[in-house]
Amino acid sequence: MKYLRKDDPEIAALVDREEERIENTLNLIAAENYPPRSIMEIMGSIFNIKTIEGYPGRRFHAGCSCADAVERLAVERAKALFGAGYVNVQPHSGTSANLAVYFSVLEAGDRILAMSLPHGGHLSHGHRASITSKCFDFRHYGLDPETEHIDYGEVRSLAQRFKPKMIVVGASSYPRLIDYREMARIAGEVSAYLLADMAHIAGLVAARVIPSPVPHCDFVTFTVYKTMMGGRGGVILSRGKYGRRLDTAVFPGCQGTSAVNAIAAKAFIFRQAGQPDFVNVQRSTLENAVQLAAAFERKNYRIVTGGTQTHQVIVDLASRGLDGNTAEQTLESVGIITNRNFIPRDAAGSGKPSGIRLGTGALSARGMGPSEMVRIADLIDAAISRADSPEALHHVSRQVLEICVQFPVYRSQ
Ligand code: DSN
Repeated sequence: MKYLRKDDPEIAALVDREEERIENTLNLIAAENYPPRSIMEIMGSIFNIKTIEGYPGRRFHAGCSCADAVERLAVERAKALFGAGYVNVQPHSGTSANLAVYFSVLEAGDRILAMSLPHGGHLSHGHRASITSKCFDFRHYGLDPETEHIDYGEVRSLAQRFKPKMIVVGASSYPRLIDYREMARIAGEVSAYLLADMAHIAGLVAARVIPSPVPHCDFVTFTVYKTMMGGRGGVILSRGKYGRRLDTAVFPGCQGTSAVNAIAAKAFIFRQAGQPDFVNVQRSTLENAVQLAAAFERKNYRIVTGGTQTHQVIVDLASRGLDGNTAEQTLESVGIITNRNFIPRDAAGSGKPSGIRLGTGALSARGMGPSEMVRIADLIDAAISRADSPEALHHVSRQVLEICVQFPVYRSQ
């Protein structure tokens, strides 16, 4: 950062502090990961400069030969990795990708059936605070109240009554595998398009350690910075027949110029995802999540859905007389980074999240394994159950630092 240190020492100091924070805290944010250093080099590369509109070979500005090559590479690599007929790598985010899919084949006001937010769905699946709910008529399905798994019978009966033009499956906080084949059957019965939002699980799918929605869905969207371990931004996969409509829906429909540096980073991670190192991290991410959930269960915490089959563990704190906000703050004070999360019991309208969502992607990228998961569960439990004891919290933060030093993120590279 030799230029930044000279030109804006204040920002440079914040970059340094953020690097310290990353190294010295345990990151259990399910929506984050540690991308390879090359991703940072690409994101900060000369590709920041180029303005592009349109698609390779049909741009609205001159000078796009390298940008065209980068975008073609990203598309070809994603097609090969996910077995998709069509790929769009331009969306700035998962929400942009979802919005473009909605507008590609639907008219404003059309009906969409999606999972509700407290049950695991995402804001862009028609939450009232999202513009998606103002553009389309959403209804929401939830989880079975007993098992907290998707109730496909309920989805079918809602679909038959509501007659949506699109069904959305996939979630921000649902740790179970989804039966895409059954969802496709339901969508087929009511002649609805099927969109899978695999933002959280894309890396696991790319590594083939969990099933892929691609063969069963008309559209699949995802972001590259969660389990996918890339830079920022979203991606759309689809069947070739929707390509023209999707192209137009992304640009000029929902976005103007797209970010060539982010597209180059997508191309990079799609290649990395075929390598053994990437697959090993994804395997370890899954195994670590199972171990983390089991460690909490042994301590009598209730795990939402009764366990996990992905990178997420969602812990119900209400059963221990705690709430998500307080736990998140207490944990941050000792260097454990998590996020409070609504869980199905909050659907009744308590207004406050009574869970925390934990993800094992970043810890696994650091090389941690099952024994660290058990230790981290102990530390989380010690912090939130003894939040009123400065000595107990101090003891936890010292151990957090110890683990962090043992498993550097970038420091040793
Ligand atoms: N969708 C948000 C989350 O799951 O935390 C951000 O990626």
